[in-house]
Amino acid sequence: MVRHPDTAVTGRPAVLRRFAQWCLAPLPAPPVALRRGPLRPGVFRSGLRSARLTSQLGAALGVAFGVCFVTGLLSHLIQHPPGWFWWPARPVGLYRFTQGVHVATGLASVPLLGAKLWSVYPRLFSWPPARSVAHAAERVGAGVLVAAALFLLVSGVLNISRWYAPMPFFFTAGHYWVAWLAVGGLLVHIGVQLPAVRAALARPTGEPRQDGLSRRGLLGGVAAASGLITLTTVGQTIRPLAGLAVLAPRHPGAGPQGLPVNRTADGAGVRAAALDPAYRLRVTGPGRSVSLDLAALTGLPQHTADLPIACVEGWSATATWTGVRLRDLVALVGADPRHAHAVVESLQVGGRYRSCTVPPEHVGDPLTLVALRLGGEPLHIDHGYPARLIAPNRPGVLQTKWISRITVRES
Ligand SMILES: Nc1nc2c(c(=O)[nH]1)N[C@H]1C(S)=C(S)[C@@H](COP(=O)(O)O)O[C@H]1N2
Ligand SMILES: [Mo]
Repeated sequence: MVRHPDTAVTGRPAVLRRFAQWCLAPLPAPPVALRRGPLRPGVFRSGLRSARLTSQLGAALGVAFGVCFVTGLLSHLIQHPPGWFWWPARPVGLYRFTQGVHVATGLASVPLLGAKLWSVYPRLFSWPPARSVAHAAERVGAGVLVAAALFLLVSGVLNISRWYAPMPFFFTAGHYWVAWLAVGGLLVHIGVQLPAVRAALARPTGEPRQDGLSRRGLLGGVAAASGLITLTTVGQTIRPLAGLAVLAPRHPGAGPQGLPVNRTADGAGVRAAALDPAYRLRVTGPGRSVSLDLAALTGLPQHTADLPIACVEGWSATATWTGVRLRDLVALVGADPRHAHAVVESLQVGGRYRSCTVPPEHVGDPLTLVALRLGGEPLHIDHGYPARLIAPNRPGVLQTKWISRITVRES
């Protein structure tokens, strides 16, 4: 077969070849009269912008986004486990760590993304707007990536500040699906830009001669901003840094019994039911059911464990909990804790976090408690009085407060 020397798209089926040629064919240039404002040549003059700067910021952002995506996906899988997924009960603080990293890398990305967008935004006004169909597709792809990245950072920051008004959608679902869009866009973007990034990073580090801020200075400033944000927010989970957590929406020591509250009893509408002397915890198993009042619960063997509450929003705090082992209650209704799922339901009537499912690894763990006491005192009503779930290595949303019913299924 004779290869045609002057086109890169030979040797493929004719349809594909024609499609590729159509994609790469130059488009007619738009009228020059439209070339006004930022579309004029030479408008953006900062000598700081360079392929090297963009590549360095892009590499840092790629790492931060990658770590943020993996830890976020993990959090999603723990909360909505598909059949193949397995999450251990130990180490006790693993989720606290992965979710702390998720929120920290997301927050550290804010200045990185800002600087990266600044370094490339003159391209928004490049002329002609589209040289070819392929070029137009690449620009649309970059636009989707930028929009998705901005959406993730803005919605994440709104969520940890508990400001839901600007989000007319369910945060978790929006944040999750847009993350896939961002990752898809990011992979394509890396695929397209990798040769240019390689070339820019391999070139000797010639500093552009100019007055004012240098590229190093700019990178240093961005790194300092990311570091400062991290330092002023990780204190919401790392106790020794709590004093520095001026930007953190939650402080580990603030709240009744020295622990932050996610949703109060009044907010959940459970105050009357929680304080009702007729309160019973109903445990239903495959063989039998029991109904336990507070005296019966305190009459069962009590155990104490130091466990963290690790909220998906990035704050976490360890406390000392005392109560009945979940596995003892499961055994009480005739099920084998090593092979049982427990559905834990709250007195709360509505709300997304009114119930959760505890998988066998956690049901069987001796540290998984139906807690009655916190720090040696009866639970504060905002922490789930009369009884709440507390299990090792689980997101806060799965630590159901004001428990009224436990249904055990053998699996
Ligand atoms: N019934 C019920 N339990 C719940 C919630 C809720 O809204 N309703 N919020 C959860 C969330 S998101 C967290 S982080 C923890 C926080 O527990 P705390 O308020 O005792 O610190 O409670 C969890 N338990
Ligand atoms: Mo939470």
